[in-house]
Amino acid sequence: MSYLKDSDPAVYAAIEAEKRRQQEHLELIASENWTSPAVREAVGSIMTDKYAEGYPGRRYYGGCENMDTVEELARSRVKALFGAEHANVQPHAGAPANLAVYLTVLKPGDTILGLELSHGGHLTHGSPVSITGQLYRAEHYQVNRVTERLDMDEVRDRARAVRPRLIVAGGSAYPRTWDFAAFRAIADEVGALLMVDMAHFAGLVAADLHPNPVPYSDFVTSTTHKTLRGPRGGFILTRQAWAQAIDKMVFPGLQGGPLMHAIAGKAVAFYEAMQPAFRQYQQQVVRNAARLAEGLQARGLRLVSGGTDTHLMLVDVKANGITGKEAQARLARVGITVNKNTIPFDPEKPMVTSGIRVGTPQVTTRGLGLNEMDELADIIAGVVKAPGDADLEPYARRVRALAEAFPLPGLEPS
Ligand code: DSN
Repeated sequence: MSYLKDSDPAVYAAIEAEKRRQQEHLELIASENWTSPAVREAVGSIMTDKYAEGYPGRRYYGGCENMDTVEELARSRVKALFGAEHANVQPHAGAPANLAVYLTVLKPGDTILGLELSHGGHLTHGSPVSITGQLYRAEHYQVNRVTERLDMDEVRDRARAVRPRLIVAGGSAYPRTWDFAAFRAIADEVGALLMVDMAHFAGLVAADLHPNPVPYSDFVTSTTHKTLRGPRGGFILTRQAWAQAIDKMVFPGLQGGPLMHAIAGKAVAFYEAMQPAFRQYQQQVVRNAARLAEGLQARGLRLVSGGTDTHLMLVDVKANGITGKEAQARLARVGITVNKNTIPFDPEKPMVTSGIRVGTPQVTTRGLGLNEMDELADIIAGVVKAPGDADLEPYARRVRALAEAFPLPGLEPS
């Protein structure tokens, strides 16, 4: 980064500091990952310089032949990866992907039914602080109070009561497998459309480790940067019947020029996700999460729903006498990055919370395996259960040892 170093030392310094942070800390934020150098080269390329409003073969600007090549590669690869009839890879992120679907099929005031945010849903599934909860009549289903899992009979009852135009499945903190066939049956019964937001588990779906929502859904939305391990961005999959309406809503309805450098990075990530090594990686993500979950429980921590089927788990730290906010801060002090997270029926506010969300995608990319999950479980449980005035430095030393043993390649100072 010699040009940046000379021309903007302040930004250069921040990027170098972030490299050190990523190298020295263990990232257990369930929605984060570490992109390949190939993805980062594509995202950092001259594709950022080009306007390409429109779609391949139908652009509003000249000189788009290379843009067409890249966008068509991204579209065809993601369709093949998930078995979809149509793909739009232009959404800048997950939120505009979801909004594009809503704006396509809903009128203001229509009813949507999604998982409650504090039960593992997402802001864009009708939270009152999101435009999606303000434009539409947003109703929610919850997890069962005893099992802390979705009970599809309860979801059906809720759908029968509120008669939604659109049912939304998927979320950001639900650790269990989603039953898309059951969601489809409920949607059909109440005359609703079904959208699945698979942002969190898209990588698992690509590797056949989680059911694929595509055959059951009218729309599937996703981000590209979580388990899928691509650049920051979003996409929409749908049936041919909705293709034109969705494309028109993404552009010109909602967005302007596509971020072609991001689309180039998506194309590379979709290619990587088709390789056998990606499947092995996702298998390890799930194995690591299961092992970490067992390790935490064996050391006296309570996991919401009793464990995980996926890449993430929710730890109820309030059961050990501290808040999620305090647990996040303590773990940060020893070099482990997590986020505080509400748990179902949480009495604490979202800025405080009773839980932390823990995920294995990034540390698995880094090479950590089952033995390291045991060590992590020991460190996390020790830090959470330690008295408030305890010296956490011995835990920080153990985190540093793990981070040094598993360096992130390509993050050396430049
Ligand atoms: N912010 C993302 C997450 O952390 O799950 C969801 O958009």
